[in-house]
Amino acid sequence: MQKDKLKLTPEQERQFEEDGFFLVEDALSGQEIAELLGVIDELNERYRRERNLGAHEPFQMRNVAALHPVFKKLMDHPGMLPLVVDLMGFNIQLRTSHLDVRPPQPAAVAEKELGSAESFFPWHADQPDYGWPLVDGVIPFMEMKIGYYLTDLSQHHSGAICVVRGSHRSSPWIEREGRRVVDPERVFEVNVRPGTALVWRSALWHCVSPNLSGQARKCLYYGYHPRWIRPSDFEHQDPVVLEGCTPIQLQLLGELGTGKKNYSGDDAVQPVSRYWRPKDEDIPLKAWAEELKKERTEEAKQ
Ligand SMILES: O=C(O)CCC(=O)C(=O)O
Repeated sequence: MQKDKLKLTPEQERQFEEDGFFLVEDALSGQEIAELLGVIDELNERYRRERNLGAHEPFQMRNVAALHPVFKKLMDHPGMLPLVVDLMGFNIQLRTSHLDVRPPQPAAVAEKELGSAESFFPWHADQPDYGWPLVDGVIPFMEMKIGYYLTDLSQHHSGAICVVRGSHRSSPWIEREGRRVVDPERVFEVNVRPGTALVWRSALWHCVSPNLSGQARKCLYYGYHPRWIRPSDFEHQDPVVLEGCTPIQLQLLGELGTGKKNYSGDDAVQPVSRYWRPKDEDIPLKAWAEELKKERTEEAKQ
């Protein structure tokens, strides 16, 4: 742990800067995995039936943090939130939270070049329509994601995400003859055991490897960004979702930590967004981080 950090190690910081990602093994316990899989399996079964999804078709849902308490509590997971705050600061909220079930695919999908335009999952970096603003041709640090993997992805071609090491530092797309080109040496297939988390910059180029494993891949992604950017899964969450949330959960769900609705302040003559200029009570993660830092400093002294 570094002196000015809550949890992030120097090696994790280096990897996040240089490679754009690092792995946290055993981020989730067996019990957490079982609980999450129970809910995901139920949703997957229900929506597959309702939407008539084919056996090989993936099933995805967005804004899952608002959908069920097991997904809500993952957004401020005590083991992972300190890393998010170390990397992005405390003035943050969720941009998106999504689940993904990817059934086994026919072997023929592996015949296409990984991530090519013809493949089932082309290389991309996450960004809004019309793109992020660029600085010297590079996407600035606007967002990070945590991927939680709930099934075994330790084998090649088990449907794991693939990332291009360091691609967040190059231009958004290198194109040659109309094709997106990646250096195969820099491709990292995230072959991990259940319970592993991938902490990554979503500006990294990424795609998904074919799933020839015989079992469905199940995972969750939580994207965090500064509060002054608009989220993609919601404008404001449904009041029912906000009931019983802690102030920190309110903040992460895009609300003010107080639970009040004075988003533009209290002065009608000089309105000012509390996303632009928050008061401390709007962003309880600030006090939380200060408290945690104090505790860690005390622990280090002993
Ligand atoms: O399904 C995956 O592993 C990749 C997800 C993805 O493309 C994303 O989170 O932007």
